[in-house]
Amino acid sequence: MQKIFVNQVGFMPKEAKKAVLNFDAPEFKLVDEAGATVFEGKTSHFGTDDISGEDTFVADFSDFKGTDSEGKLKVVAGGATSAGFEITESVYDKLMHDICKCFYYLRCGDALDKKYAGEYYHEACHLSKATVYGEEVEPVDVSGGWHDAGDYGRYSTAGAVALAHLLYGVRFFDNLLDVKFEIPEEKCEKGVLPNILAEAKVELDFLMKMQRENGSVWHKVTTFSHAPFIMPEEDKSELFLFSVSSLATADIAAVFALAYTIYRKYDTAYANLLMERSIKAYAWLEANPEAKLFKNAEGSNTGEYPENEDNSNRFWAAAALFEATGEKKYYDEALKQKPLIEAYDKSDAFKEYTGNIFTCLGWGDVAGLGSMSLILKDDGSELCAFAKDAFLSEADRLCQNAKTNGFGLCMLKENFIWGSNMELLKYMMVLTVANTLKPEERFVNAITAGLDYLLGCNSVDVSYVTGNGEKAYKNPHLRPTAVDDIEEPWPGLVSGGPNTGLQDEQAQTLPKDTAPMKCYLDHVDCYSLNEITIYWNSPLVFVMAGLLK
Ligand code: G3I
Ligand code: 9MR
Ligand code: ZN
Repeated sequence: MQKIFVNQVGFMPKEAKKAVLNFDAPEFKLVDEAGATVFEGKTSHFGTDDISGEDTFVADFSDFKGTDSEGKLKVVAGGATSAGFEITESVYDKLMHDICKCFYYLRCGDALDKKYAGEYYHEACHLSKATVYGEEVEPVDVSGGWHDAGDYGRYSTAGAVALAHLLYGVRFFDNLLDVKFEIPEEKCEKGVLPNILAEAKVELDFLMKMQRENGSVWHKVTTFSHAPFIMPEEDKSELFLFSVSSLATADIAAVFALAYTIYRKYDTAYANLLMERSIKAYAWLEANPEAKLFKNAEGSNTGEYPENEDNSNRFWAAAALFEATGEKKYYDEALKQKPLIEAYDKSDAFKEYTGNIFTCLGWGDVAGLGSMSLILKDDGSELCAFAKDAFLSEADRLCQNAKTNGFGLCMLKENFIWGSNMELLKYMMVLTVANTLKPEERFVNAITAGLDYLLGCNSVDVSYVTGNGEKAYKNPHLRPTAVDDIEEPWPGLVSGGPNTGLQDEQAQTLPKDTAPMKCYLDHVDCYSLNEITIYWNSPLVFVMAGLLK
């Protein structure tokens, strides 16, 4: 079928702008809502790539900066018409609002108030104390934080990484502090916390509860098995704290140190508490040099977030503590982890990430987050220079990738795994950081092309952010939205996206030879293609903050 794929939200006037056609048409035009032609251009033939399965033609209208008339524009070529979109300075305001607000909707423990949640309000959930699995000790109150995803688990490493994307966002781009998204007010020493910091504090407070007296951190708190599709307040099964891991302990040491550098401007006592907890976690790591990895308890099927080693986590913790305290001890500790990470990168065990391991910003490999602390430190030291180089050389690789398909997408076919939209968003974060180090048009264009892809310029012709775009997906694998009897899911949720692994039953109805970019279904049962999580939203917040700066 002849189709024109385009970013269904739209473009800022200064941005590169394009649509992608899957059929041959030499010319295209832009029409406004009244049907008037406002721009005409010629397409260029890209050809067939190995990710989209389409023979693509690109309609570039970067030269068009918008019209005075309000309303949506469309691309018309041959007999086909694209979805509508806008070209205005404020085109991404709603998107930014919605992607930040999602963290509020995912709050656990708290009831969602009608005043802030509207029709998506619900009662307080998961308030019972959690049993410490396999130990004869008193149950522990670990209420609060955010639900991880479509399930109701709360996982320390995932939470720390989502927080990190938001908090590094604040460090790199302070415009994030101005985003307003209607949540209950949080008072602090200096008055009231900016919304993004008030929301992040919800997860920080929860992670503090996940830390044991001895400084170590429980890997996760979940029911023994995934809950059925019920509202969160109906999920009354026993909560378990599964064992501590050095992964969670290091990630928490890192994110608390990072948070300290931000919250100290608002609330001294809170910031000092974060630093105290960070140092305590790090001291536990020092006393426990052997990696303590994580495996699910026999028979338990909730998220595992497994990792093969903890060097990247220890590197991140040391780098973040060095950045926050300036203490040479932590610099030396980070330096000590570097060769271990390099050795792991070269070993057979490492297959997780295509790209420079020192730029990886995921839930498992977190060395890139350590690099970001070093980039912020920028003290001319060997490690800081190394981190900058890593980001710049990775950004260069990504720009090369972007030349291999008509969408200008910096992804290769092997990147279409579970949560491929996060693979893309991690890359967009790297490009965003690279662009602050050394502004280059090709970096910005690769970021813009990634955003276009997420918002509809892809061969599925779907926007992967709920409520944003005429053809936005509507059926996330997300328990509350699946059972709340409300037609539309709440807006601003980033879908996991195409996954050639097709790791759920419904996904397996797709033909085996489906092109990577098309391995997607907007189906509620597709947890391997269409779930949401906090750490798929958070990198988009970082990227949008950079783009809107
Ligand atoms: O490392 C391999 C790589 O070698 C291989 O080439 C590639 C393609 O198959 O897969 C890579 O591993 C993937 C791994 O993530 C690392 O990215 C696995 O296939 C993939 O199954 C695994 O997916 C994770 C999934 O849990 C299952 O474990 C997702 O990243 C992770 O986001 C997701 O997280 C879940 C939580 O467990 C529970 N809560 C919801 C959340 C989102 O779905
Ligand atoms: O809903 C669960 C989702 O959040 C997880 O990402 C996914 C993988 O752990 O598992 C989902 O739960 C499924 C379970 O694993 C198997 N039975 C069907 C469940 C979803 O309906
Ligand atoms: Zn809950």
